[in-house]
Amino acid sequence: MDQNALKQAVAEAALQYVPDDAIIGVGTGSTANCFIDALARRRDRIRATVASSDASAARLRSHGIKVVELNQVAEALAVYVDGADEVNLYREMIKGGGGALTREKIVASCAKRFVCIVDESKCVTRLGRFPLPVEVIPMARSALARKLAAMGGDPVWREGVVTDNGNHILDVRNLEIDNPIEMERTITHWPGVVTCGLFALHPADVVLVGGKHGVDVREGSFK
Ligand code: A5P
Repeated sequence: MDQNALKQAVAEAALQYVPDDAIIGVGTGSTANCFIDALARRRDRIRATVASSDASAARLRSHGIKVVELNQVAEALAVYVDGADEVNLYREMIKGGGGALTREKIVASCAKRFVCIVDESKCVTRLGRFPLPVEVIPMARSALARKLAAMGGDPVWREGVVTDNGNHILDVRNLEIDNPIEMERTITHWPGVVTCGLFALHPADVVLVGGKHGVDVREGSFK
C-alpha cells in the first residue's frame, strides 16, 4: 500500500468519530484533505465545520460542506480531526509542517475530542526528528531565533511563508525534546511566540494509524 492509500484508509476510519448533525473541526494537510474528501459523501449529515486554515475551508466549500467561523459557534465542537507530522506513544504530537499550527491548536482546544489520523511513517518513540515549527510575530523573529538557539536548537526562518494570521514560522531542528509538555509551556510563554507546534499539553485523544495491516486505534492512558 502506498502512503496515499494509508492516508485514505485512516481518513475513512475517522468518519466513525463524526456524529450526525454535529459541528466538527477539520484540520489541515494532505491527510486532512483525504478526510475532507471522505466527509463529502456525508455532507448532508453534518451541520457545519470549522476549518483550521483557509486552504481547508476552501476544500470543504468546494465539496458543498458548510464552513462557519469559530466565533459563530457557541457550543463545543463534537470532534476535531487532523493529521500530524510526528506522534508518540503518549499521543503527543508535532504539528505545523503545513504552517497552520496556531489555528489547529485553537480549533482543537474547542473540541470534545481530538482524533489524529496518520500513516505509520509519522509514529515515533521520541519527538523531534521533524523540525519543530514555531509561529512568531514578525518583529520578534530574530530575537526568538536566538532564544531557540540558546535552548540547543537550530532555527531556520521559513522564508517567504506568511501564515493565515500574518505571522512568520521558525523551523527548529536538533532540539532535545525530553519533556514535550515542559518545552511546549516554556516556548509558548516567550513574548512574540504565537504558538509552537508541540501538542503535548493537550495531546490527541485517539490516534488512528494506517499501516499495511490496516488501521490501528490508539487511545487510553500510557502515563
Ligand atoms: C499542518 O499545519 C500540519 O499540522 C499538518 O497536520 C501536518 O503537517 C500533517 O500534514 P500531512 O497530513 O500532509 O502529513
